[in-house]
Amino acid sequence: MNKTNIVLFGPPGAGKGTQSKFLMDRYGLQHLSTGDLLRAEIQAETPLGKQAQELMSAGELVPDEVVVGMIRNRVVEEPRAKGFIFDGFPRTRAQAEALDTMLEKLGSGITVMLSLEVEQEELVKRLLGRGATSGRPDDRNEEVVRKRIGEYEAKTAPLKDYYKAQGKLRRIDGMGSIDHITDRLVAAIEG
Ligand code: B4P
Repeated sequence: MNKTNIVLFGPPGAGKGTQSKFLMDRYGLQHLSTGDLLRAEIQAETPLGKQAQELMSAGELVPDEVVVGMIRNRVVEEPRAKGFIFDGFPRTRAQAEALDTMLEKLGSGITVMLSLEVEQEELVKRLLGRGATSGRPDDRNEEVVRKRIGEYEAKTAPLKDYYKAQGKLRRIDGMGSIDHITDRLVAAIEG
């Protein structure tokens, strides 16, 4: 197994999408963001996009089988990739197990899970800040933003234990400047 597969983990607004851009350039990895894939489906007005739009605008998770199917298609399409950065995926235990199974079938696996740790009020500030400029509907409403953070705490944060049991969890301080956080991620990958 000589591929590098990174799970970039953290609550909404932790900087996963932001940091992925640096990591994909530095390590030549393919970036797979379930949030971006879902927003592309919404943009294309597909049936899947219509279903996802309702859930996303309410701050809820999209069903596991939908996101697992999207990720599986992308992973299978890129057999020669040096590896992947999984950004915003997995978000539930069922997704994590499905990811392990699909990578195992390809003779590969997760190398490391990097968990960005950020204080809750900072998350709310960052997301509402982006909502004011980017037009992402799920970033505009404070109630929806807090609902997403609640979903993370209830369904997604427990995955740290799943990866910890495999010896793959690395906690990264996600407070501070974007450059400093990139340095911490690089140190965790190369250290
Ligand atoms: P995502 O698209 O994954 O969005 P996100 O969690 O809000 O994080 P994102 O990566 O975009 O933001 P970042 O922290 O980089 O998910 C959206 C929705 O899609 C979910 O709510 C869910 O409904 C659905 N979904 C996605 N994946 C799913 C799955 N696997 N299962 C089920 N449902 C799924 O950045 C946020 C802001 O902070 C930016 O403005 C950025 O510029 C800023 N920022 C970043 N780092 C900073 C720093 N150090 N200092 C200051 N600001 C910073």
